[in-house]
This record gives sequence, structure tokens and C-alpha cells, in this order.
Amino acid sequence: MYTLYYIQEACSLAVNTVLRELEQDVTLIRADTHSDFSTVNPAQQVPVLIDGDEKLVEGAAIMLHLTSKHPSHLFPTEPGPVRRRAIEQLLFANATMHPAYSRLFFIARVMQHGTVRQQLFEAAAKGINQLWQQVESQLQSQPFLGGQHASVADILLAVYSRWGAAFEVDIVIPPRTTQMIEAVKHMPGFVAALQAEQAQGA
Ligand SMILES: N[C@@H](CCC(=O)N[C@@H](CS)C(=O)NCC(=O)O)C(=O)O
Repeated sequence: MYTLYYIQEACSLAVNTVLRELEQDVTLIRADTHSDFSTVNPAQQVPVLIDGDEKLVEGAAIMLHLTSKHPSHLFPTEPGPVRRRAIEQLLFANATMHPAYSRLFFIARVMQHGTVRQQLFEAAAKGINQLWQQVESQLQSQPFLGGQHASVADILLAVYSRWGAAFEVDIVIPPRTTQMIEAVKHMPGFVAALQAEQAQGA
């Protein structure tokens, strides 16, 4: 049994999805209504995973931990080029695409409405669109970054793709990437994770 600290529809939704795809029981705890979440994670960020006596932070580290412990099609466990590529894709999602989207939230938080704010939003969106083109180029001969099955990187990207709608920017997700995202959104683990988060309220 795992415990996951989450914020609804945040990047923790990807860990929530992976846990359910791996058929693991999970207790969800909302981080945004916690009386002092800094005692759980001084960085005050989700996801935080409790596994027995161990507390894990950083989404990519959590993904690697879970997929090593519970082998599945979500991530190759055998050392070699296929796993190295999967690690690269996981970090592309977590350390490149996620921060690109985080810029939108940062601009919204610190900038007053006006021309400069809109210019910054558009610059951030341009960067995001370039990254989606990179994803698209990898999906020309396979439905998922993980090949024939969704990988943790596909799941992370599908979660981030939902964030753009909150901003007045044109985020263009190309067709094969859109298909990948739609397929992830129909995975039983994704549907169950989203429902569980919604059931606990925002
Ligand atoms: N590098 C961290 C980044 C995590 C992160 O940015 N989490 C966001 C949600 S997606 C967060 O907790 N933000 C705090 C907040 O929204 O109050 C990771 O990958 O786990």
C-alpha cells in the first residue's frame, strides 16, 4: 500500500495513474489543504510518495522506483539501449516539458495583466510547441514513445497536455501526439486516477 500526496490534475496525476496501471493500492492525501505541507516536502511540491518507511520526492525518481519494483510494459527494466532511451524520454518529459509548462503558471502568478504578460505567455507557448514537435517526430513510426505500449513518459506528457487550456495561448499539439494523448486518457489507470482525485475534491 502506497500513500501519494497530490494536487488535483497536477503532475502527481501521472504517478497516481502509474500506481493504478501497476495495480497497486494507494491512499491519496491532498497537499494543497495540508496544514503544513513543508513538513512533508520542504520544496512544497507534489508528488510525494510514501512507501513503507521511505519517503520519495521528484516525479522521475518515483517513476523509476515504482517501475523497478513492479516490472511492467510501462518501463523497460533490462539494462541496455532500450532502457537508456526510456530514461531519456522520462527526463525529457519531467525535466524539459514540465518546466516549459511551469513557465505559464509562473507568468500567471507574478505578472499583472497587460501586453508584456501576453508576450511572455506567447514566448512560453512557442517553446512548448517546439517541444511537442519533437514528440511528434518520435511518433512517426510508433503510437507511443514507449513503442506499442504507453510508457511513463507518455503518461506524463498526457497529464501536462491538459494544462494549456487554462491559459490564453495557442498550444498546438500535432496529430500523432494527440492520438497518443487520447489513448493515454482512456487507459484504465488514468481514468481511475482522475476519478479518485475528483472524488476527493479540488
Ligand atoms: N521537479 C519536481 C517538480 C514538481 C512540481 O513542479 N510540482 C508542482 C505541481 S505539477 C507543485 O507541486 N507545485 C506546487 C503548487 O502548485 O502549489 C518533480 O518532478 O517532482
